[in-house]
Amino acid sequence: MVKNTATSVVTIERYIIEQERLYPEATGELSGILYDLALASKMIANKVRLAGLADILGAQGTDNVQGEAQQKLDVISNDIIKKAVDHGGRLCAMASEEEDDMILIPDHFKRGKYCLLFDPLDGSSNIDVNVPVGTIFSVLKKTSPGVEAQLSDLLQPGYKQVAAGYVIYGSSTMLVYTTGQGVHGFTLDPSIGEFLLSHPDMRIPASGRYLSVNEAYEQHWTEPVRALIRRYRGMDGKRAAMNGRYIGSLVADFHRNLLGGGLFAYPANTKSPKGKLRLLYECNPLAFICEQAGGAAIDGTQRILDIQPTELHQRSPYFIGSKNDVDIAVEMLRAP
Ligand code: P6P
Repeated sequence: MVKNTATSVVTIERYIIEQERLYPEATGELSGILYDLALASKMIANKVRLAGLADILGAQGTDNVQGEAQQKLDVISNDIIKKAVDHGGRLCAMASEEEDDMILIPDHFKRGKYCLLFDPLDGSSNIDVNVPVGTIFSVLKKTSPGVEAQLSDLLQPGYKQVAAGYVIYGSSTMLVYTTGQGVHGFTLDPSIGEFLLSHPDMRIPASGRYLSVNEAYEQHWTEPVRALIRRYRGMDGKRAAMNGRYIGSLVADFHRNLLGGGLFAYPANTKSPKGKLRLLYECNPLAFICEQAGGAAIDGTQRILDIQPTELHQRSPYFIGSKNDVDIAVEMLRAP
């Protein structure tokens, strides 16, 4: 008998379509958005991999060796994502960390029923020193009447998300996403240019190994936050000490904690009284993923996904990761 030598590789395209088939009412629009984002991720990965050679490192406003106006990689990534998704007829609006206002779909393209919010290249300052960076995205369904999108379509609480994901451009390029049916990770095989299913049904351990926080801000935290971080460090004897791991790149810190268990914290501080991270396209998508993997995410007083946004680029304090460790934060940060 001839042995079947074909590998049972599952590409992201195959996985998305198989997931879609579980829902007879699905129109395929959301699948299309995910395909387009997977394509954009491959294009960004190429740019990130060659940034040092292509002389597109550094800050905007300087000229490269050819004397051309240099663009920051995150601006380039922003354009790649917009061009990958704006013509598919699935979106009615977008929002990007790189652009102040809501981004409407060009008039000559058909509009759809979804909104896409994204940080095209989070942590891009790390690129110059070869530290992993990431793309983060969130998908909402339009709620306002009529074809034209309204700002209210973007300012929805995180529990309304229909999909969320991130791409980490690290030692390998991985795309991790959820549509509310668990969390699934795909690793890019550059030899064939395909994202292959490598981490089906990802689950975050209930208690974490890693504590990810920038301790340089300790003097700027409130006393309850300082006590909480001491608890995670094992200093009050009520919890075993966690290992400190802080890369300073949100997607990389989150991804490691998702796999190994951990707690990432970016508390409010006197320098950033609302916290640093953006609610709509950083905190919400990772919180959706984390909850789908069995974890949790709060702002210190409430569930991240319950926050009603009021501004496109609003920031939030952030505590996200293993459920038991977020529960400690809930207990210790609860108003007296
Ligand atoms: P800090 C990167 O600039 C970023 O937005 C996130 O990726 C990261 O988690 C955070 O800022 C790091 O901030 O203040 O610790 O350097």
